[in-house]
Amino acid sequence: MGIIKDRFKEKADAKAIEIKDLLKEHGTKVIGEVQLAQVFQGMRGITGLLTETSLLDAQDGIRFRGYSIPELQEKLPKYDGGSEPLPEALFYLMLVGELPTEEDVQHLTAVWQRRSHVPNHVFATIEALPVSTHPMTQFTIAVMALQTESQFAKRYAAGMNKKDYWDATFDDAMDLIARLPRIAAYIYRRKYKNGEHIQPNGLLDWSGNFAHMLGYEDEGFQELMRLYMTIHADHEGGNVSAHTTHLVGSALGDAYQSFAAGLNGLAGPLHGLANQEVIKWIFEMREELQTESPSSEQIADYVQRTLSAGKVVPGYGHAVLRKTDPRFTAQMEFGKKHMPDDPLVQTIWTVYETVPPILQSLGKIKNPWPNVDAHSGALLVHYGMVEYEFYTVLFGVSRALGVLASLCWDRALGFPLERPKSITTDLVQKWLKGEDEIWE
Ligand code: HAX
Repeated sequence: MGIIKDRFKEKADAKAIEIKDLLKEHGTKVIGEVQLAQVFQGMRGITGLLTETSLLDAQDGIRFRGYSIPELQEKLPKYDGGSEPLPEALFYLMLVGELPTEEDVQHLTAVWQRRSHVPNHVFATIEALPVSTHPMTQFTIAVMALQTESQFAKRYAAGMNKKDYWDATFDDAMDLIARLPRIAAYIYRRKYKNGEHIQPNGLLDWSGNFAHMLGYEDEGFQELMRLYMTIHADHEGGNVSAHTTHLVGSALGDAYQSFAAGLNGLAGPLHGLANQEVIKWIFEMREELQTESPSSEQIADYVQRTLSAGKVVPGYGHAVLRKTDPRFTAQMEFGKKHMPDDPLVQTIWTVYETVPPILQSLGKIKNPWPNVDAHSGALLVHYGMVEYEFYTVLFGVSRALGVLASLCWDRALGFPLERPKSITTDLVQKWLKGEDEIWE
């Protein structure tokens, strides 16, 4: 553990000096302009955040510290006999900024195993909720119940020096990531498997052990979890879950508070909940059409009905991307390799052929292509995980890797409270008439 912490600190200190020099020389340089429409329409395209862990390109998709998903699949260490990257390795890359060795990854797996103990009161908190509670709500509440363990909160209360914020945040991030699979698996087994819980297997990697505790021993499912946990981990800083975690952390909320806030953002249907919405939509379509393998024409008709009902087609569109999401493509490749004849997976591919031209024809949708959520559910159903309300919890466990690595950077670089300026429509009207200045 000390080794990774020391490496991180060394990198962060160097970056802090780089940023100080950069701001001293170029701090007043203008990097963009803000149009009125952007103020009213979700701040789309405004550059105003710094996130070191990953960068999203509208055409090429996500790159983690410069590496695309296919590059990660090639370069990151894998589980013995497996072919998907280990998420431990991606976390190391996001945190330290360099590709890890096999040894680094084994070390991280061991550290997370050692830190994975979940106190009983967290399980008791989950048990206090009606079993019908949505798994994402149970998950967020459990993360908040775990906040009793925050090193940052304890040390802050004891008068921690601001120079040590990064150190306490680092410990909280490691503890939280280590414990999330146990909590998530507990919620799954409680809600869907009569509360028959499965003890962790200390010989497995982080994702393999998660799959085991969920009750899936199939090697294919474990490989899927490794891929899933890797590709969902981060999507630069402006998406709702990453931005919320960063924002709450900027008020010195600890890692538990910040991540729980981010999870609530992920639980929205336009963000992470879209993965459950996709499978729900397809199950409903199959039910209505009374077929397991709807044709392209049948799907086109169903899409039109979805749009006429004033609903979105889940899994399609993106606020930044303008091409097929490479995270979709990575899952499609997984499907072709492991389950090319699965009718549900084939339906996902027929939807992929059918939906983009329809969305394009509407003329208003900026990106008619599939995002990460369009594919994930079908792969999970293949291995028997049909309980789609749980899917966003899987996304949440993965998202912890990116947003908590970023939170470590936020505190190590001493980022201040985030507080952009807001205005009112009345003020805008006065400004347009030349009666008022719009800014303070
Ligand atoms: N189906 C129907 N209409 C869509 C659409 C879709 N998939 N995607 C966008 N639109 C509509 C918008 O609702 C908007 O309509 P109005 O002008 O009538 O309000 C119009 O097209 C323009 O939207 P946009 O500029 O192209 O897209 P936004 O940046 O505003 O929104 C969203 C991006 C992802 C929220 C949007 O594409 C959407 O709602 N998609 C479906 C839900 C989804 O898959 N979400 C997951 C996104 C990825 C993610 O975060 N995963 O976690």
